[in-house]
Amino acid sequence: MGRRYRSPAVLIIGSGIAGIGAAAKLHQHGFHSVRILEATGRTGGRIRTLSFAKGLVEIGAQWIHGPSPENPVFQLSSQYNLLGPDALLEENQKMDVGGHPPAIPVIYSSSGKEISPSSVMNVLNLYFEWLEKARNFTKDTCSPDASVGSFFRQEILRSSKEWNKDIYELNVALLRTFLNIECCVSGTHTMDYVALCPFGEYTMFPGVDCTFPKGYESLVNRIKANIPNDTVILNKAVERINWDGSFQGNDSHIYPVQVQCEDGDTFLADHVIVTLPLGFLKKHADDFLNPPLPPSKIQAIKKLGFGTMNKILLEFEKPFWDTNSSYIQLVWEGESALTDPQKDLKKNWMKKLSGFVVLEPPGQLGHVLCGFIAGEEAEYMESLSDEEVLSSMTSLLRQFTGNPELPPPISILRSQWHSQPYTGGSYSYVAVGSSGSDIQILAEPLPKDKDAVKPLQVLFAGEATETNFYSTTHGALMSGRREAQRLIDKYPELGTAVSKAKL
Ligand code: 6YU
Repeated sequence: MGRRYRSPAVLIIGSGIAGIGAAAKLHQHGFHSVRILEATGRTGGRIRTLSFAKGLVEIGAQWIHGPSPENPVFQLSSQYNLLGPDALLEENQKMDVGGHPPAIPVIYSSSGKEISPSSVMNVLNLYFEWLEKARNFTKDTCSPDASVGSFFRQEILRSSKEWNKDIYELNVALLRTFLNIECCVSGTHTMDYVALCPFGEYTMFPGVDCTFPKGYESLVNRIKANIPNDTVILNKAVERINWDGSFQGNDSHIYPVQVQCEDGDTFLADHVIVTLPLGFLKKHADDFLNPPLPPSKIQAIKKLGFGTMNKILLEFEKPFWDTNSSYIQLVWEGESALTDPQKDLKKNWMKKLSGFVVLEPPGQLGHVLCGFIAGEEAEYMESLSDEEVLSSMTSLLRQFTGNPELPPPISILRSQWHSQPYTGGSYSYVAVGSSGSDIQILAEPLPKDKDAVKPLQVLFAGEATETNFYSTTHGALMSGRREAQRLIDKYPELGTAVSKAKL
């Protein structure tokens, strides 16, 4: 008779793509006692598809960044047939766009005029050049307290010496818009918060970013279909992880970890994979674990950046934009990349809006624009009512199109990621004062290596734990699979049992 193996009890905290991805991999490798505890009433976390206008929209992740064969989100989505034909074209997968869409936008200025793309090309090319330069710094070539923002200011000051007065004003205003976009990309209030030396450690796969015709959540649901239905327990917010203990289960097995939930329920486990957003960890780092997290991990949590990027979706009866354009950019005359955005949030919050993506396809969705806004202004926007945001957007669009009669949007939907208690913002970045090593420290499992005689108890995944791919869905998926693999490696006998069972 063969030996029987007890499948280790694994608890995963959080049912975003990191948690679901970890569970699917564990299940595939013979771990049959896996549970996911999820605080909210839904799975997917920061992947969230909602009905709006005549179709589906995303209020969290929108694109597969770098959809090409090395990207695990692209691999899965193509394997599951979730993508449209364009995304599958080999030429699209090979195109290297450096994280920015290749399309030329329509540009409106705050005086109600359209700015011709030709008059922005020079400064746009300069901007991309500086962005490339910023990505080439390393810790050996720049000072640890340098920021991407300070680097840009230095480059602007140097180049602007050659600009005459008219060009100067337009260029610094355009550059303010480009920096507002960059704040959305990095999920930060200002690029002055983003560390320069590790900026290039963020790695981009090639490919023209693509979306999911049936919503990003179709991917989460498809991965979830690989795990048993009762794996995810919703509305089960975890309050504390008691580890390094001896907790006797009903099966008389002694477990080292006990997870305590806000509603008083407790769960025992051999291993816990924590996939909590960094925004949540920042608020609860001191008391979420008992014994507490090691000081190095608490420091890493405090130092790494986690900011807010929100979307404002507006539905219009008819498009007022050129329907061939896919992006509308807003340039505030009189604003400058060399000065800080004005502090009076009530009056100025909408000046941080970087522009609108035209959502497609209009035939299925209707006429929808998706605005992007980051930082304190995005957080302030969350405190306003839908009516107030809609009215501000109507005034803004009337001002920029120069049409005081422009009909207001017929409906609005916006994200409020900062106010979500179990997220606390949008995604992570490497802040000034931190580095890629902080991401690695955050990802280290407990107990630490020097205690390797003790089995692994608490493992850490989630987008903020991936050194080269933080802030993305593929980074999150990789992190969940990485920690699942860490456990799989500890139980080689389970794999053998699975392959024997398959014979
Ligand atoms: C991408 C994109 N994208 C827009 C917006 C947002 C994000 N991202 P989760 O949070 O999903 O799961 C954790 C779960 O834990 C969650 O369900 C909680 O409820 C639960 N939980 C919390 N506390 C708990 C407790 N106590 N007990 C139990 N459960 C608890 N990524 O690839 N393409 O287009 C966008 C975008 C508005 C908010 C995005 C995008 C980021 C991804 O959404 C995100 O990384 C993953 O979904 C996270 O998954 P997870 O499982 O880790 O956590 C140079 C340089 C620059 C670097 N940046 C460049 C990339 C820019 C990112 N792109 C942004 C653009 C958009 C539009």
